[in-house]
Amino acid sequence: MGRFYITTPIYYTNDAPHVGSAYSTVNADALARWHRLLGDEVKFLTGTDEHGQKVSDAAKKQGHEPQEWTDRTSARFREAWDALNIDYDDFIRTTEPRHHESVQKFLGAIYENGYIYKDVYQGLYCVSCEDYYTLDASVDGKCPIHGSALTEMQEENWFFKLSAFEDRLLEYYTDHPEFVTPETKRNEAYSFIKGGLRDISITRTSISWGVKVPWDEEHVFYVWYDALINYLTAIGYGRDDEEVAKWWPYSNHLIGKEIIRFHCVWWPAMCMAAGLEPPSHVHVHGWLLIGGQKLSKTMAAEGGVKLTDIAPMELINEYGVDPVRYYLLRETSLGNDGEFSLEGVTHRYNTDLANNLGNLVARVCTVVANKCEGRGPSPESNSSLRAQAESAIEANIEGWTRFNPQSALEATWSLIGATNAYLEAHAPWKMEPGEALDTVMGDALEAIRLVSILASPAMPGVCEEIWRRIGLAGTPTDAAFAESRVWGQYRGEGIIEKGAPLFPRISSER
Ligand code: ME8
Repeated sequence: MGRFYITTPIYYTNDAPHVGSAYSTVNADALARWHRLLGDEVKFLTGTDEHGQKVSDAAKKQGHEPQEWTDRTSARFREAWDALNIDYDDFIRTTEPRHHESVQKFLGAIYENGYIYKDVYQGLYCVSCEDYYTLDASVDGKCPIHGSALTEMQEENWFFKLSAFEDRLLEYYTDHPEFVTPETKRNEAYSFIKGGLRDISITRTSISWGVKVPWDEEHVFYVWYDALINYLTAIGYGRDDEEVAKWWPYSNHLIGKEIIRFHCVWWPAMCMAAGLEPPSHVHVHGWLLIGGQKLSKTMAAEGGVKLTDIAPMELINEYGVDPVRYYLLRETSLGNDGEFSLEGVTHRYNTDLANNLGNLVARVCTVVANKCEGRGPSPESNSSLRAQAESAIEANIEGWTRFNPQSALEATWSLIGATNAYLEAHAPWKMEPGEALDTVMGDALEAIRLVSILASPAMPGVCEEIWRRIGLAGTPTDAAFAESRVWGQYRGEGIIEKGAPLFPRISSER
């Protein structure tokens, strides 16, 4: 039994959640569920990033005080995550007193350690990124990500001596080759450090919506500088040293590729400056794109893609929660960019879910109901499906461990395919009741039992339903995986239920 602490980025509360934020959250949830299945002690953290200029501007635009606005928007994230069956252990809001306390203690420690000094900042700022740019890094004076105008800024600020950590960071990367995955993203972060690090401005006086700097209350911390610390707030930084020691060595941050620099350069340096080890692992995923364009709240607000068309709730109403989860996990390898389209969701639904999984369960339940008096027979210990199941199990372990739900699900669906092929080869619907039929059906039921366990991190609701329909008591995740993964355990405990189609086909001409 191990320990697994997984986090999503905390989402800005300038607007409602969308499919992009759902993508990170569903992936983190499935990874957390996999580790719970293994019997690991798991903590899964998500939440909302509520300070900074972007949120304060959005509130003003809507005629609200920032706190009131952020209370409402944060609640919309919780609603969306509930609807997506996200089983988080903690939902952090950066406006909570516990977070202010941890931020002030953490940055206070960096200040005490001599890595913070005062200077004048002069440069360019992108409100959408909540980030500073040099003229060189801009594209014709515009933001390289959003293409929007950058604001000239001149402020007396507190700075963090990031430059002092260049060598230590390079050494850390060399000593911990798996600190950042996938490797391409690790190389990107490494090259960035190798290219030389400049000190960064970490406070603002031009806005007041933020965490106050404890040694200079005219200033608030720059939003990124407070946000990153949420990962420590949630495990009790500054309040409960034992909790920090318990979880921090097992930390895994799942993030989108646009926030690599913050998580893979600044954050480990900040931890070092505060006298803490960096997080143990950062996994960077790509973007979901619509027609080649990134799908994000800030771009939608600036007149790009209309995200309200693809809010998680609308997708759930159209396809059901588990099919949406399945699509987000299965379609794109967690590390690459992927194209998002409704045609794509419909296609996956009709092929993988309706034709393959749904059809398998329906066929098996119908034959058992009609020819075996509704009681599932036991599997053969030397079934030809056994080797297929065992290799699917190994591939699942590899896939989930390596933050690759796509490859895990591919393996599970190849077991589904093999089981459908096994049924076609034996055509039990043409067989007379008797031992030969029982053998075929017992093997197919055992494969379905294993599929319900393997697919449960992706589709918890559907897998429980399949488990029940094949006459098993409890749920697929009641027993630890080390026990439940062993071939041959299917015992029809209850009456098998034919039931309505699990995934009624959706017309592709919607
Ligand atoms: O950056 N495809 O918050 P944010 C895939 N508050 N994932 C996407 C996506 C897309 N098109 N669009 C957004 C922030 N995401 C900061 C983070 S963490 C200490 C602070 C996901 O609301 C992806 O995970 O802009 C990305 O990193 C995150 O949403 C950005 O969310």
